[in-house]
Amino acid sequence: SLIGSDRIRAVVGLGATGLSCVRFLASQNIDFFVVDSRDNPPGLEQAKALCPAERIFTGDLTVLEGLGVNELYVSPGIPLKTPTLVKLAEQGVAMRGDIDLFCDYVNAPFVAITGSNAKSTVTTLLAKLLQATGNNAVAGGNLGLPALDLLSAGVDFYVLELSSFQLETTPALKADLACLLNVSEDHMDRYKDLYEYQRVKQKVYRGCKAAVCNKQDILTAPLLAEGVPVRAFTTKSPDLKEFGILSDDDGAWLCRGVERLYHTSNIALKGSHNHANVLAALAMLELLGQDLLAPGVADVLGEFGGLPHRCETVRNHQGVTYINDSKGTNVGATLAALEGLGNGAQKNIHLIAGGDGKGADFTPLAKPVAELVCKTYLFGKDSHQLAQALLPDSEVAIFTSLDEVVSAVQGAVKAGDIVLFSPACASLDMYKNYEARGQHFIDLVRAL
Ligand code: UMA
Ligand code: ADP
Repeated sequence: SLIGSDRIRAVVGLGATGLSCVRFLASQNIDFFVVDSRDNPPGLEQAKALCPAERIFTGDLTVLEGLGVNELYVSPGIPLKTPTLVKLAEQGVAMRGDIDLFCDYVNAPFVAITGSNAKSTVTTLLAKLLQATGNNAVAGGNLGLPALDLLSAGVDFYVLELSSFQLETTPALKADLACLLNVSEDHMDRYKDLYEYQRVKQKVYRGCKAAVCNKQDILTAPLLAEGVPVRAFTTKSPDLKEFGILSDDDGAWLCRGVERLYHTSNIALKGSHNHANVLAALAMLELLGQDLLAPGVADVLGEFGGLPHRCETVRNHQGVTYINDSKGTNVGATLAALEGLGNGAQKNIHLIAGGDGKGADFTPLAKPVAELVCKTYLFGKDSHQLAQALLPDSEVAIFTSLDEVVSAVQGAVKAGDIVLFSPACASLDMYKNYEARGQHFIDLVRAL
């Protein structure tokens, strides 16, 4: 029974993460309470099948204060600054998460990948590369499949995408390989400033056995004990042991030091930001002891063109290219898309943006938008804030729905233009998630 045992646990939240904790603890015959602030959380019915109904509490988190708990598994969507959690933490209750639990039970080497952008792309690519070099590699975490659901016998490598929220509840990750891809402002509704957010992102390196960082982003630089191998990647020419790009009469090559590995024309992922992503994955592949020139590696690099909703071409209609970048949920992602697609001489981008800005500062967009974008179409919760950041140097219009935006864009474009849907904001003000938002854009564009 729960009371009387020395560890009294509660799973907090019943979304994908909470449910994975419930399944896992039940499979280990460990007792626990379940609490969710919502009246009818998504995982309620499944939890009832695995946990006695009298241990499940919905509608309010404060019940936690009366349960005598000393160990919580807090879902990433619940801020640790929630008053009840702050109170319990002050009383010495451990604030853990699904990743911390995963670390207790993991039975094979695991890779932890975080960053403000490119996590999903790099996590997916690395898993594919490990599979192509003959390993049983599985990928999950913030990517979608909760980490605990990946645990099984016979796995050679776990490749985890981790969010800052997951890192907050993981005091000692001790990854076999850790990577911080980049740090730019995101989730400012949950962090005081960029530096609090960066400190959380840096937790990915805690106790790691090897690390990969971004030479062009000082905020990713790890502080590690001597002897821990570190590789850096850059889109410029690399120093010895670094991964980078060398250009000559023959075009641009992905390189390890002076060694040419792959010609960029043979890489399916396009754009300089994506070349950085491939270099990060190759650096990790090397630290995991794999052959970077194995035939399977070239095949994967030639085939993997990226995940849906990340700078994905939807259609070429009457000479206009429509690009869906609905996963562009922060300013850094939209900047990368503009830099990748923009052409200052033509200024032919029609940018569609807006949504829930999560407290972001939009002003870094002002200059590139003024230089590369002919008109910006805004919609969603924070459209006025975005407009303020872009005016007066850019032409801006505000709409109430994406339907209105797409019909206005259609009336304004000419052959040779690019329509870029890269919101720089989360979708949750108007959609279930970024996928639903991207699909709405795709449907509207296909109907043109
Ligand atoms: N919620 C409540 N009350 C509760 C518990 C949750 O209101 O008691 C709300 C949260 O405020 C949030 C929503 O429910 O709005 C979902 O929260 P959750 O913690 O239950 O989320 P999960 O369903 O477990 O999904 C999480 C990740 N979501 C978040 O971190 C918000 C998923 O990443 C991840 O795929 C999944 O775990 C498996 O690991 C999604 C995401 O948006 C893709 N991540 C953020 C991002 O990438 O920017 C961090
Ligand atoms: P995450 O999982 O970190 O959100 P994704 O791979 O899903 O990362 O990509 C999210 C967004 O970031 C997309 O809009 C994508 O085009 C953009 N992006 C991809 N690579 C980079 C990069 N190296 N730097 C900045 N933005 C990037």
